[in-house]
Amino acid sequence: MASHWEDFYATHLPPPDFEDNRSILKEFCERHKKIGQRIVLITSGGTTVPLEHNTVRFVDNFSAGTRGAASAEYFLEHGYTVIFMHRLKSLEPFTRHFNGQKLMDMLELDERGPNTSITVKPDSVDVLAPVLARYKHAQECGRILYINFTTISDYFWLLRAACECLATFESSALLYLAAAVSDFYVPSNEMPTHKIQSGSGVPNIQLQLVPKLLAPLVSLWVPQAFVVSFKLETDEHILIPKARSALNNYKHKLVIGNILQTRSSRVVFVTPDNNYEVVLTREQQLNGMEIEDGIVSNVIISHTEFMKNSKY
Ligand code: 9Z3
Repeated sequence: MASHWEDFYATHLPPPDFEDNRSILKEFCERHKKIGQRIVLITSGGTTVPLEHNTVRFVDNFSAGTRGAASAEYFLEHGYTVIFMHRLKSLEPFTRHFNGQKLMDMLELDERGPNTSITVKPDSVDVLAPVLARYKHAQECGRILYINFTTISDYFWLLRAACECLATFESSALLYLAAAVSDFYVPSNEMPTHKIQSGSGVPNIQLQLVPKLLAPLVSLWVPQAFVVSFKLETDEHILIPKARSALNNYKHKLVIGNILQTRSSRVVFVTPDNNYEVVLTREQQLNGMEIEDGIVSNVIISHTEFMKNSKY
């Protein structure tokens, strides 16, 4: 049985920097509320499930945070204010383009003469400049807030705090829940304090079901917002039925389904009325296009329609 979401909060302490993050979220939302822009909360990346309080080991998942980080850039382009709530060390908007050694390979170092200089290689300027321009613009307008989490418990606390701040935006708020949140965890009161010892034999670790936060989120925390959840599967046959059952259970407006191996080229939108696919062809991929461009454009069309209907 999944524990109830309220029990989870009652038995798991907030992360140490929680109050700071809550104030930052509140201040950011109040400032943007005055400007009257649309706002999106994007969750991105995986969550860890610690096996010990003094955590040496944890259960993790595959998510790199590409979906969330890329989508954040497209939402900014469409004029949305963005709260980017992501797993620490997962991909972030803008810097994701220069991950690993890419940035180093774009630079030239000159140590001759009295002053050391670093320049961008001529053939890299066209690659770096547009991303840098978009990054600077977003920073100068203060239109993106970065908040990070690591564990499932951090995620729970921050998601609820963000929702409390977003509720006042009513239908202008969009929740885009792309993080790969663990379905299983070890409750705090069942976790050993110290590192599990191999000398004690094979560990018997009992995982419990994580309560589904979509239920209180949709019905209690942000009842007027446009909520988009993602559904990940590895078996094509169950993707649409599972996505539709999530929509029926939680009564939000849109579930975006994807299959692990094809997630960067195909997704299916499951709405109360129909299903439709957003696909990126091989040719489009080779031309540097990203599926998040199409996903975000379609989500915004639905959000706009939702806002119009909410006025009456
Ligand atoms: C997704 O399905 C995302 O699209 C991915 C993106 C995590 C697949 P990457 O970060 O991958 O770009 O590498 N997110 C939601 C996955 C999820 O756990 N959904 C829950 C479920 O399927 C419901 S909220 O049960």
